[in-house]
Amino acid sequence: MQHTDIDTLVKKWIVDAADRPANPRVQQIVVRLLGDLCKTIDDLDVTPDEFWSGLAYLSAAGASSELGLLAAGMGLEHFLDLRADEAEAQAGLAGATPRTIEGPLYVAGAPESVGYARLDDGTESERAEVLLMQGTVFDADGQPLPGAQVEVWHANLLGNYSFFDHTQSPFNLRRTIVADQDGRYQFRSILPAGYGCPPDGTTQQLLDLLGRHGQRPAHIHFFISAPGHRKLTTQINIDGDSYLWDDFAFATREGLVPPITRVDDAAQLAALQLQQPYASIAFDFHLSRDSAALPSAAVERQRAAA
Ligand code: MBD
Ligand code: FE
Repeated sequence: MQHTDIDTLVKKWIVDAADRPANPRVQQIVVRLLGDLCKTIDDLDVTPDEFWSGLAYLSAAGASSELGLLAAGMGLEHFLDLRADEAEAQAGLAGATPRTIEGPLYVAGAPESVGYARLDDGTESERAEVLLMQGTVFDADGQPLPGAQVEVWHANLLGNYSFFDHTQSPFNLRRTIVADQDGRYQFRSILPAGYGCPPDGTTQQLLDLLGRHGQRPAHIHFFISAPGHRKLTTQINIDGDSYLWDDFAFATREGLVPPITRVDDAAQLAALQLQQPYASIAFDFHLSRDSAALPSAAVERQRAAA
C-alpha cells in the first residue's frame, strides 16, 4: 500500500467519520499515531498474530500497572526531558541543576518537616550504610531559597520502594523537607541499592526480547519547588555503582553524580550516636525563575497518593 493511501484511510476513519465536535488536539495526535502504526504494519508486513500479540502485551502491561515503567525503559521519559531541556535553552534559561526523569514510583503525601528529616525507619540498619545528605536550594542569582520544598524518595536495600512494596512501613524512605531560613536541607537515610525491573513482569519480558537488562544504578529522587521558580525533577546517582552509566531508563546525567565522602571521625560518629563510619553527600540545587515563555515545569501525570 502507498503511504498516501494509508493517510486517506486514516482520515476517513477519524476525521471524516466525526459527526460531532471533536477535541482537535486528540484528533491530531490519533491521526498521526494511527497512520504511523498502519505504515509500520504495512512496511514491516506485521502479521495478524504479531498484531494481536502486541495488543495483548499492552493489555498485560496496563493490567499490571507497568506502563510507566515501560515508558522509562523505552527511553520515552528521558526523551521528554531532552525536549524540556531544549525548550528551556531556547527560552534562554541556563544554569539550573539538570533535570532527570521522575520515574513511576513517587507517592504524594509524605511527612513534612523543616530543615531535617530521617527517611529510614531503621528496619535495615543492621545491613545498611548510613547516609547523610545536605545542601542548599538556590535561586537563579545564587541566593538561598528558605522555604523551598525538597521532596525526596528512594529505594531500600532490595531496590524496592515503600507503598509499592507492601512489606515496608508507610512512607519509609520518603519525606518532604522544607528548606530552613538559610535555604538548607539535610536528611539522614541509608544508601539505597539499585533497582531491577520485576523479573517476571511485562517490562522485563520486552527487554528480554530486545536483549536488554532492566537495571538502574542506585539513585535518590527529588522534586524541588519554590514559589516563582520552575519545579525541578531530578535524581542523584550513587557514585561507584556498576550500572552508573548503564541505566535501563537512561536517566544518569553529568552533574548528578556527587562524590561520596566516608566519615569515620570519632567525634562526628559519636555526635550522631553511630558505631560505624557513614557516607556523606553534599549537593546543592539550583532552580530557574519561572518563565512566561514556557509551559510550567510541573508535569501533570497520574501519581499514587497515600
Ligand atoms: C525506578 O526506581 C525508577 O526511578 C525508574 C525511573 C523506573 C523504575 C524504577
Ligand atoms: Fe527510582
